[in-house]
Amino acid sequence: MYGNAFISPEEAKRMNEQVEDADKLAAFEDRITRGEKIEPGDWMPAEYRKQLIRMIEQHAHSEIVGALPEGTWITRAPNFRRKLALIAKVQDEIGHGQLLYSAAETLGKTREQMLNDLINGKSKYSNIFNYPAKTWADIAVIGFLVDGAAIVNQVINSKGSYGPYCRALERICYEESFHLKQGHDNVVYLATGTPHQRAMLQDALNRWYRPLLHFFGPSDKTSVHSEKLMKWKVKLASNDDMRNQFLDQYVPKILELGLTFPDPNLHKNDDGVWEFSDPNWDEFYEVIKGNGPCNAERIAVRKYAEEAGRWVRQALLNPSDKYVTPLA
Ligand code: BYC
Repeated sequence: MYGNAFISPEEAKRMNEQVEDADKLAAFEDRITRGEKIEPGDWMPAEYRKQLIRMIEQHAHSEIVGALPEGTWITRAPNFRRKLALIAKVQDEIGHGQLLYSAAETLGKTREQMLNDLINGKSKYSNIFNYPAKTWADIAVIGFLVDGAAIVNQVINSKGSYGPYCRALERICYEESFHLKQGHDNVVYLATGTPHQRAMLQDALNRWYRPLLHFFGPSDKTSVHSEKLMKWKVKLASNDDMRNQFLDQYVPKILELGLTFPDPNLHKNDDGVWEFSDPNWDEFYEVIKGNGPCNAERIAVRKYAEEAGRWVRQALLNPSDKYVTPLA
């Protein structure tokens, strides 16, 4: 836990109620301009705290929900080596959630509140984990392209202004780069395999293409929070810039394997910017509102995990209490 200082919800509330005088705000913004890291006990505008909690919490939820589609394939991995790698990856993703919940807790929201908000639908998590992993090729595409997309976003944001979030992201990126290698190996194996394996991979690519474009958030014209987050260096690149970097890095790698994307308009223009067909933003908004193909299933699993694990948390917090195990 890197020795982050935690702020209690009461302390955060008290800090938020302090008058935000212009001198304090100017000193805070100067620190950000100089590239200093803001730490938990430092003065920060209430809006900076609120935005960070929102974004880090959503990121933490995305990690633990993101482990679910891949988790369903652990028992069906095609061989022992692939199974070992997948178990390790899924375990890493849950660990990333732990790191990120710890980083968000430093701002004054407890882990319990965050997990309750996930289960009751108040908090969002990444759109992309609300789609099913139908075949083993989906696991290859998630490992290569979803992790690839996450790395683009996380490497950029690890240079941001809030110390605990940046330190968590740095560590996460080390682990994600191994995930990427296993995803790439898996993609290449299927792409160079039998016609059936290639077809399965192409089908998975076709299904993940649009959710991958959505992953970086709405276009800069419609993004709600980008301006503020970029001013305070929480986000170091806009949604469109990150999406463009991702396409720049990964489209050629897919095309060189003889695979395609299901979009005849996908191309890089003369200014070096990727253009693509409208990826159906209505679908994106429906998914993040909770109406995607797997939202209900994902939340039901998290709810079950919270309920089934309650006795463990109680036993750890109050070892002398009597507690009831689900098996009693
Ligand atoms: N999904 O103003 P905007 C992983 C929401 S896990 C859902 O542009 P912002 C992995 C947004 O919250 C890593 N919602 O927002 C794990 C806002 O709604 P609210 C996942 C989205 O914050 C396991 C509204 O749309 N990565 O890799 O400036 C296995 C307007 O958006 C999404 C992260 O979590 C979305 N994709 O920018 C394998 C990255 N996009 O809150 C892999 C951390 C937007 O006002 N997050 N919304 O109700 C970020 O970098 C930024 O929050 C975003 C959005 C770029 C995603």
